[in-house]
Formats: sequence, structure tokens, C-alpha cells
Amino acid sequence: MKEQLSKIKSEALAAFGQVSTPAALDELRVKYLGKKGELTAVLKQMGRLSPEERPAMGQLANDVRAALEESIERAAQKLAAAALEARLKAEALDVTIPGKAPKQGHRHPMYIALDEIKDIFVGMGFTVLDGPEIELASYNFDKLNAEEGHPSRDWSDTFYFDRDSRVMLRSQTSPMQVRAMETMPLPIRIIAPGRVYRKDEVDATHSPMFHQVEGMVIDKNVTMADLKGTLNLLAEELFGKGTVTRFRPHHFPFTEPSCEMDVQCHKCGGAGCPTCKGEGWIELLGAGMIHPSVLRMSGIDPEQWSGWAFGMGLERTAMRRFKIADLRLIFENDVRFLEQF
Ligand code: 2NL
Repeated sequence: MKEQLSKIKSEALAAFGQVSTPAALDELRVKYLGKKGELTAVLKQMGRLSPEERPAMGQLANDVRAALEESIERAAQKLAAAALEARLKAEALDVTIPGKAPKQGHRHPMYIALDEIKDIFVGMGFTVLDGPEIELASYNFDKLNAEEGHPSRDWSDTFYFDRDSRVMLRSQTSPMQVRAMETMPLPIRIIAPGRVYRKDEVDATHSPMFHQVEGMVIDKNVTMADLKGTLNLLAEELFGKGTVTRFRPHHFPFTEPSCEMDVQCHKCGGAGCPTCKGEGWIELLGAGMIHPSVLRMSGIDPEQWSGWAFGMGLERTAMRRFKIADLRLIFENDVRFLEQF
């Protein structure tokens, strides 16, 4: 029996030392210490021993059991440590691998163009104003010399909110300028960029929502010469030094006299090419001297003060600046398009 016990001990200890998985270790534990295990089988034979032999053999058997249990415990710890080591190795981060740069967005091409225009005017001492898109028709029309019956007030052109046509989506940013005339101390130098709304069908050059930049100067002794000087400077900043402009007579209800400004095509120098559609000139904006009755309606005495104003479409400016052929691309927000700017 003594030999049996020491054989079990040496075999078991050798086996525990080689085990490589927790499951295999458990199997060995059952094999030696389980109910039907080898050590248990030996212990069951104790009854056959003489009473004199029993205590010493019992002691020996207990020692073997203790040795096996301790060895199992040690093997289990070793396995757990190895498993942890393996996991740490597998999960280790290589901080030297170059990272994936997050994809960064950027300004919409039209707002790139707007920021350029803002910078030019801010550089000349203008203040940038922002205002409501839901406007009173009195600010959008009446105070700008477009009385009841003016064609631009027609229901087929304007988004009204009410039956008596008093509240509307602004069709120009001029209402902001009226608010400025009413509230800001003179002299005034402002630009008012923003969204405007007109009932137009969507096509390559029309959208019911689009953007405008309007601007105005009101001061003592302001003349058409100031208008031309400032807008010529705008053209040079946008299209390069020496850009040639021309001013054609036009009509707007809120200015008198009124004009449109063209820039000579910077691509062909006026000979005619695809950029200017063969015209040699590119229409940039409308402008004029603020009508005396418009000044008066906003509480400004036209005998003491005078001013000029302009309005330009932002989409058209951005389309020309970035050679965009279809207005719809500006509003569809397809990243494949936007990524190009
Ligand atoms: C155009 C023409 C223009 C104005 C806008 C304006 C505003 C006030 C008083 C007088 Cl409060 N004028 N704005 C003046 C002339 C032309 O816009 O073709 N826009 C796209």
C-alpha cells in the first residue's frame, strides 16, 4: 500500500506539472482525488489493514492527498497566470502604429464665397448684420417703395403665412437694412447676407430658397461716385486687380438712380468665352442711390443724408467662383460634390 501511495504521488505530481489547460487539470484532479479516483481507491483498502498499521498509513495517505491538492492549486495558479499573460499579449496596443485621421468636414463652397465677401466689406469698415427670415410685408415691401399692387408682392411670387399678406418669408435681405436704418445711429455701413425665398420652380438656375448679400452706406454727401468706387474695389478683390467694370442703367423700386454692374470676363478679357457665355461681361450685382422716400420712411432726412445700396445673389457668385454649372448641386449636399472644394 505504501508503494501504491508513493507511486500515485509521483505519477500525479508529474502529470500536474505538465498539464496545459484548466480542463485537463480538472480531469487529472478527478482521476486521482475524485470519488472513483486512484487515491480514493487506495483509501478504501484501509479497512483491510491491521489496527497497528492503520494510523501510519492513514497519515501517509493524508500527506499524499495534501501534496496532490497543493500541487493542483499551484498548477491552477500557473495556468491562470499564463492565461492572463496570453490575453495581455493579445490585447496589447501598438501605440507606434500611425492612427486613422478622422475625416474633417469643411465649409460649404457657397459659404467660402460668402466669407470672402464678408472679409472684403469688413475690411472697408462695414458691419455684418443678421436678421429674421420670417418678415412683415411692411418691411419687405412697403418701406422699400413697393406698395400694394407691386408685381413682386403677388401671391404667385411670395410665400405668405396669412390671408391678408402681412407675414411672409423675406424675398430679399433688404428688410434687415430697413431695420438698421430705423435703429442704428448714422452714419451706417452694413452688409446683410442671408437666405431669401421666392416661389420659383427648381431648375439649373432657380431655387425657391437662395442667398443674397445686400449692403448699404448712409452718410453725409454720399454720391454715386462712392457707390462706384466701393463696388469697383469689391470687383478687384473678387476677380483680381485691374478688373474692368461697367455700370448699366436699371430700375429698382428702392433706389434712384439704379444700375447693374458687370465685370469684364476675367477669362477672355471681354472677347467672349464659355465663362461669360460669349457676352464678354458677367453681371455681378444691382445697386443704386437709396430712394429719398425710402430714407424718409425709415426716419432719415434725405435733405441731410444720402446713401447707396447694392444686392447680389450669392449662389451665382459661388457658381462662377467654383465653376459650378447647376444650382441644384449647391443645395443637394452630396458629399461627393462638396468634397471637391
Ligand atoms: C439685385 C439688386 C438691390 C438694393 C438691392 C436696397 C436696400 C434698401 C434700400 C435700398 Cl433698405 N436698396 N437694396 C438696392 C439695389 C439693388 O439688389 O439684383 N439683387 C440681387
